[in-house]
Amino acid sequence: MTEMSVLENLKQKALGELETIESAEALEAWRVTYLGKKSELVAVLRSLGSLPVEERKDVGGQANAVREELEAALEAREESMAEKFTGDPLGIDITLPGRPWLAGRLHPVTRIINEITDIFSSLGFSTVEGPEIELDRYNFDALNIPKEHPARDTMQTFWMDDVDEKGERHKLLRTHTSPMQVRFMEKYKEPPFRIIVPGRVYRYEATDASHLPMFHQVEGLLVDKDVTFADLKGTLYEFARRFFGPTRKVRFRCDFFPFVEPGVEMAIECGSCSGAGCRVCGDTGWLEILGAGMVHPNVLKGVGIDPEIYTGFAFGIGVERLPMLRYGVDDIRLFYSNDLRFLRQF
Ligand code: 2NM
Repeated sequence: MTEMSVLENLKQKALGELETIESAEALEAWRVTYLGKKSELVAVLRSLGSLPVEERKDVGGQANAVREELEAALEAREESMAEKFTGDPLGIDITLPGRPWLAGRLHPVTRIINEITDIFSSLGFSTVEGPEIELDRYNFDALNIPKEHPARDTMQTFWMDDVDEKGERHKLLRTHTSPMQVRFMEKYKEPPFRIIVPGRVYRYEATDASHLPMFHQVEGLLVDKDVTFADLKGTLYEFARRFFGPTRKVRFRCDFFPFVEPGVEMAIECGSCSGAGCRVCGDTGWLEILGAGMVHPNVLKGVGIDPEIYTGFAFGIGVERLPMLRYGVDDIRLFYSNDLRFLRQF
């Protein structure tokens, strides 16, 4: 058989087989057989050198023509198969399900902070924020916690390394957001003030299921003429009703904070046992959710406000405890371990 008829037979056979191909795998096998490195066609092209010169040109020309024809036929078959499977000439399979669209969401702690500030905003409070690196003057002294006061030890503090000319440290990570309330009063001087300060606070404490060295607080402050303890109770009672619902009981008890006098803690009836006592409330039937009190005269005097003319109340809410109670989260660390399986639930 001449080289020419070998090529002609090869072409007929290849095109005939191509007609019957229905899968991508079979198509690839066909390509390897007829156009691959070890194909008969390539063998003919390689052998051109050993042919007599007069034959070389004709055979080479036909071999290349056959190759081009087979390549074109392969491409056409690929396209017609794609169209057949997808009904789309571009080969896009419109029957595939869509890719999920990953939407972001707010962190549960952020959502609770927003809920709290929304409630107080509707009661006339403005939200302000302040620095997380503070001076001991604002974090302690201005809040009626002088040096050597035992409250400085109970508020285990992260101190910055910076020292003044006497070698003393003054910069710290704020242990509460009240220093911003002091800054606000110092700056605006003339009451009335109604502000809410949310933010991160830091305590140098061992970590466990209910403690972290960083957590969030929302603190509130109201200063005006004739503000009384009844205003404190009424405001916080309204907050509790809006946040926890209208049927929860609320309890106030005496407590001590150096920056208020008198000081109280507010508790709500335990939602898990309706006050009967359970593990969530430590068998007391009550959950303590905030501290509050009438702003201490020393704090007002310190920022140049006359406590004989003005009085005020303030409160501090530990934020993380609220989503823990609402959603039954038993370990505070879950909020900050960046586990999307946890965070996606909110
Ligand atoms: C609390 C409890 C009671 C408080 C006091 C002040 C300020 F700046 F007005 F003196 N801000 N926040 C306060 C009072 C905070 O947290 C448990």
